[in-house]
Amino acid sequence: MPDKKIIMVTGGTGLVGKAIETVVQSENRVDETWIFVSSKDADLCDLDSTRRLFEKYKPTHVIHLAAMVGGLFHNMSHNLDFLRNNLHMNDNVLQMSYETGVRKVVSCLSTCIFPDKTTYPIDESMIHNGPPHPSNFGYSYAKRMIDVANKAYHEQYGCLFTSVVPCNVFGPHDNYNPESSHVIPGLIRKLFDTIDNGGDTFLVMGTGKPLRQFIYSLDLARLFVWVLREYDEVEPIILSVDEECEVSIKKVAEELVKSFDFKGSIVFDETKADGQYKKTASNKKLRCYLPDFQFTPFSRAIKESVDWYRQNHLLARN
Ligand code: NAP
Ligand code: GFB
Repeated sequence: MPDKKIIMVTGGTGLVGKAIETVVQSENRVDETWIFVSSKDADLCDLDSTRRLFEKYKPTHVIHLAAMVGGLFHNMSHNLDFLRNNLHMNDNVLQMSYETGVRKVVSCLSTCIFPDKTTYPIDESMIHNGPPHPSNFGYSYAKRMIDVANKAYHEQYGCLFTSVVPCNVFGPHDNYNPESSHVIPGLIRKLFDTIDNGGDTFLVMGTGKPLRQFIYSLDLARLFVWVLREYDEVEPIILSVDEECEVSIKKVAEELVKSFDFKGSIVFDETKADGQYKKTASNKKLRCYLPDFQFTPFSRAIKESVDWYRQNHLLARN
């Protein structure tokens, strides 16, 4: 019988946390107890609150998702908050994991933290090769310090602290708040409201030209659970769809129009920022481990996300 694991998921009520909960609920493994925590259980920016959380649940493993997270525009206007809040949370969670003898921690970076001036595709070896895009330098440096800390805890204490690097994520239980959301939930809410108000113009910010790789939250969740159980390198691993699955923001808007069966027109507000033009990441390392992993087709994932919001918009994080 394998050792019993107590797996605590910080940020457990968010987009990625809820997807992991959905995945593990369907497995119901007797050797794993999963605990999903949020800021209501502990403010991870506060060390004493974090210590009390670890003393209460005594996790053997931690998936560390909790973060101040937001889209391009929220990052652009709050770089200091993104820097400080995430530095505090990350330091507190890793230090408490070390002090309480957690066997493995899997933290979460992002493909948006890579150098702005770079060659493509980006891979795991390039994280620290130059400054990030100016729009989200606060978040980026805080996230990069997770990788630095992981290596330091491993070198000094032998800790197995590692991290994953997802591309842009979307799916059910996202954050739909127009000020802080990412593009897909932001546009889902916008198009839903436009239709609800009988409008015939779907306003999309920027030129629509930037390119993104999007991973469906439920696919990312399955990969996260695999990383927790099977991936034992301290080095980060990119969890992204294939490079050829990269789409433009315009394509995203068109897919949403299809899913909502919207008959009006798409208008691009070019006075608004585009952010990074591209951040194409290679998933070659992941493919070496899981050559046959199947990602949900983008249009199906968009449809499921739109349907979830239509059914749950009154409860969704708006
Ligand atoms: P999310 O939906 O915004 O959820 C954030 C989670 O963190 C929530 O459960 C929130 O709890 C918790 N949290 C925030 N501040 C906290 C605090 N001070 N103390 C304790 N908990 C706190 O985020 P997400 O999109 O699921 O992101 C999860 C992880 O994936 C993050 O590390 C993010 O950087 C990374 N990531 C996300 C994307 C993306 O496109 N979404 C892409 C790449 C990487 P409350 O609900 O109680 O506030
Ligand atoms: O998801 P998003 O906000 O963040 O996407 P990034 C921004 C792109 O979508 C820009 C366009 O080209 C925007 O002009 N866009 C169009 C919109 N309409 C909207 C809208 O209604 N809301 C939003 N948010 N964008 C983030 C990083 O970059 O990637 C974060 O800043 C985070 O740190 C995230 O890591 C994953 O992909 O540009």
